[in-house]
Amino acid sequence: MIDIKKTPEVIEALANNRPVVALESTIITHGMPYPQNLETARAVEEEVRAAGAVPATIAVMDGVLHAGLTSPELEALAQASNVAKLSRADLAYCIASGGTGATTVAATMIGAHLAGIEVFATGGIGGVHRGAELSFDISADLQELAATPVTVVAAGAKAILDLKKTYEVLETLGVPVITMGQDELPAFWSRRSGMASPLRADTALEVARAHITRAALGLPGGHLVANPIPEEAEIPGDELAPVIEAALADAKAKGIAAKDVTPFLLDHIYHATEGRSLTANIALVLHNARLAARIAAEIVGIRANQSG
Ligand code: PSU
Ligand code: MN
Repeated sequence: MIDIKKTPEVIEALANNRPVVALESTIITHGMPYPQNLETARAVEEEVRAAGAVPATIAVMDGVLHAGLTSPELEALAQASNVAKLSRADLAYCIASGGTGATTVAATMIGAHLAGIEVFATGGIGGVHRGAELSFDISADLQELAATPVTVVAAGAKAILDLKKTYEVLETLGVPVITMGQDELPAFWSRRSGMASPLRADTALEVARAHITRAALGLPGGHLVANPIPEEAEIPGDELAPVIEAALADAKAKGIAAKDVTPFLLDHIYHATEGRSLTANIALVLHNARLAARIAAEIVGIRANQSG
């Protein structure tokens, strides 16, 4: 088995069946500018702690897979400029070559599962890009949700994507998509997408029950919990649509491809909205961290009752 470096608080929590929430690191290195990325990473960890769980940010540092980063490690990652973006395909190579990399949703799920963590909070998952029928650009996040038993709390798939195709693929892959508190799927920066959610839950306990039942059925893979951005933080979809269109056109004109697409689009939208997209992104990540901590606590509670 691979050696995983855990922080003392993560070791203590896992040993004592206390709730732990995994957090991704690509959002820090490729999703937000410095210093807001570091401030957000710290605030998200605090949000998880305030909700009674222990945060475990996943990353590869100098060839070592980490579950939980110390404050200096977090700071180094947030300031580094040449950090690799690691998905399932890159993880082993990065570790084997002694590299440093930030984990996407897919790689964070793998790291969390190896560390024994079942719940993970992020901003938005990757998915099927617009024009994927020509580019074939579909995030490895989707297949990971079908393969690795970690429940991922996000504000849905990112609105820069083709959301219809993204949710079609998730259905094909057998990934349960549960929206919190409403019947409509959210669209990352917006609460509404115009699409009905396959499933709905109104409490963290319902999600925890689904998570445990899926495992009990012997089905591999996790859940996508779509948690709508808080109302006061949202940017309405019709306001964002032209901004996203312009970002996509710019990416096309500049020949941006593969792993660079998502960071490029997020950065373009950040400038085009004068930072409003980032403010919304931070708000939704904090909101997701809180819910993930509650789900992790409910899972621990159910397991304690089952074994007691
Ligand atoms: N959510 C955000 N910002 C991000 C990402 C998600 O709010 O930067 C990252 C995640 O790590 C996700 C990745 O897994 O973008 C998707 O990239 P790709 O489309 O290349 O698979
Ligand atoms: Mn891609």
